[in-house]
Amino acid sequence: MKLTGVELRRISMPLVAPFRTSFGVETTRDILLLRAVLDGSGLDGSGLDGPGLDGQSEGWGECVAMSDPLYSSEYVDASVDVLKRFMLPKLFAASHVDGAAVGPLLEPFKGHWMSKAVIETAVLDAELRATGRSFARELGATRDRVPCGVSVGIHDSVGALLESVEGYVSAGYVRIKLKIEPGWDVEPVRAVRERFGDDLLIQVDANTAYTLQDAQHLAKLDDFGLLLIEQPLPEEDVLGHAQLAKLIKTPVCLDESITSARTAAAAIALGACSIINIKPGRVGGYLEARRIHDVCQAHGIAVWCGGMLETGLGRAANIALAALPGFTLPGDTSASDRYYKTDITEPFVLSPDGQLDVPAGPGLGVTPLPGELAAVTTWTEWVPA
Ligand code: NPQ
Ligand code: MG
Repeated sequence: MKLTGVELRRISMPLVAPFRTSFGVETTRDILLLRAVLDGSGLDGSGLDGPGLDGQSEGWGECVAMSDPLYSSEYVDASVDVLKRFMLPKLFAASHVDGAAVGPLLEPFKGHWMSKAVIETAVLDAELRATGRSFARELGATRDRVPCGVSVGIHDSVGALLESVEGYVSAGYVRIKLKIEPGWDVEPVRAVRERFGDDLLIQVDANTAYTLQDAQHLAKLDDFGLLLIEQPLPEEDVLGHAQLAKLIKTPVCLDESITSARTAAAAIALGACSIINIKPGRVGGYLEARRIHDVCQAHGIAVWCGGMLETGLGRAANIALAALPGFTLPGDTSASDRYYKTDITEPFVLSPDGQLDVPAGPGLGVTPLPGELAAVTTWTEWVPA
């Protein structure tokens, strides 16, 4: 099986409301999609053609990079460049490419996890579609629906925040994540806890906005029975998280700091986190995401699936991952309408009890709707082998 060409496509998706975090405000999501075309002879890798394994197969991936390098060092223009200049030529030159081969082939290139993830996902989707297997089955999912949480941005006032949270709780979300930053932390958390009571699952995410000097301040969150505090300190400050974990009662969860199963194992050994947010894009793809799940399970570390404001394409794969047995906390795997009025796939709709169905069809189980896709496309380029 060979990679015979790739379509790169940029889309512009307006958000239903501005989403503010400690690193900035987003009103429109600028997203890179990738469609991989494979020559399907011998798609099972055995060299023997089986039924339905001939001909071309295509698969989709969604890159989670933002336009600007504010969440991590990655950004969309860099992803287009590294894919075209280095990654795609390497894969085009390989005599055999399938989902499992992409990671090892791209291993010489440092970093660029989001770019590695998008091409691996598209190749895996093509392979699984051709052989009738779903992402959920391939990854080892053990559930057919998953409970969902929602990430709530920084608001202009506590009143406006309470109104937003009320809407999400009524929609059925089983867990609320509040984005925090210095000046927007203890008071909004107190207000949400007081208004919705002790039974609501609440966690917070700082996206690296604090330093270890803020430990005594962050300890004020101890009173509110939070599930966790996510990435309070800079990406590189794993040791700082280990020190902070000793100074506060709220469990520390890492997001930005975890870029591989190896960094996850090191953070766990150091005592830097008792929970990990797994985002496939941040760690180079779904296969590495599963390895992190396995490392965490072996160490008794709870994991949950993060989100990067994905369209239905990325959302489908995230929901499949979130159905693995070690994902014991609700993820940021919200419904399509949390972010978008119109999705580019059939929308993911939350059940009244806050669950989403795990896609069961071949590959991702969803494909872009041609009309919706065309309506949001701002640029395309065909890259031939
Ligand atoms: C997080 N996501 O867990 C991220 C951060 C994040 C759902 O909170 C555009 C693209 C805007 C990606 C804002 C959630 C974003 C983004 C926040 C990712 O840290
Ligand atoms: Mg986060």
